[in-house]
Amino acid sequence: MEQERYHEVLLSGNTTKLEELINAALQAGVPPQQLIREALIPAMEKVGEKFKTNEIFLPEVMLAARVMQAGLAVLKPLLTGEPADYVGSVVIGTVQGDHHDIGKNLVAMMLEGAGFKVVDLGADVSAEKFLQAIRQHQPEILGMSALLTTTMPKMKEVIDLLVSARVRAQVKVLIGGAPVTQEYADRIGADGYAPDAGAAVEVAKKLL
Ligand code: B1M
Repeated sequence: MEQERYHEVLLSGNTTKLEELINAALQAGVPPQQLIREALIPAMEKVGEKFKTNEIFLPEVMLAARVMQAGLAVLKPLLTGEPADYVGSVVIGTVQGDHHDIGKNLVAMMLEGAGFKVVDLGADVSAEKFLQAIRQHQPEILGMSALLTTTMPKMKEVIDLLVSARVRAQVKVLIGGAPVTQEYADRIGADGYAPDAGAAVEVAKKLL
């Protein structure tokens, strides 16, 4: 996979170009999951590395994120279906104070593709909103994503609120995001942790 090419296109801000690259790869028979795993995610990770070393700045990262979302929108219909019988249901969101949603969207897409009903609350979701959604949708699994070390503690706040609202026992909590680890999941009392979207599906199935 031409990772460098994908990376350049993300930074160029040219959504049409990315859509063309993706469509060409699909026509050449590359499976959408492989395209995400071996081209889009590494291309975005490289954006993060350059941001960290001040080779690029926030406006460029924002532009790259917009192009990435457009690329994922092309792939979404190929990953998700409308199964008559859902294997389970998930309420998912990025925690309060955190606006990173690309990884969370990927996890939601892969879960849908695996037959889960997914209620996506978006990004910057407060603990109260998670609780309200659990009461409303009664999911088997609550998925939370955090990309900032400063927003990780919000995951614990949500779990604490579920305990005090007496709904913790009715839902399994799955967490993930770049700074999150299995050790952190154990520490805050989450039921599962997944390092990537593929693993999130596996862990979600195990939690049912
Ligand atoms: Co931000 N950002 N960002 N950013 N950004 C990071 C996370 C950072 C590591 C960059 C860096 O310094 N190298 C850094 C965090 C440092 C830290 O906390 N230790 C950072 C920072 C500092 C910031 C700001 C504070 C910058 C500023 O304003 N000065 C700011 C914060 C805004 C806020 O949220 N309040 C900010 C803003 C932004 C943008 C808005 C420009 C944009 C987000 C756009 C969007 O999401 N709509 C952005 C981006 C794009 C990034 C990087 C470059 C890429 C993130 C991404 O989409 N990766 C990121 C650097 C990096 O991660 N390397 C960075 C691709 C995505 C597919 O991977 O999200 O990891 P990821 O998801 C994976 C797994 O983590 C896992 O599966 C996914 C798919 O495999 N996963 C789960 C995720 N959620 C899961 C949930 C699960 C299970 C698995 O279960 C429920």
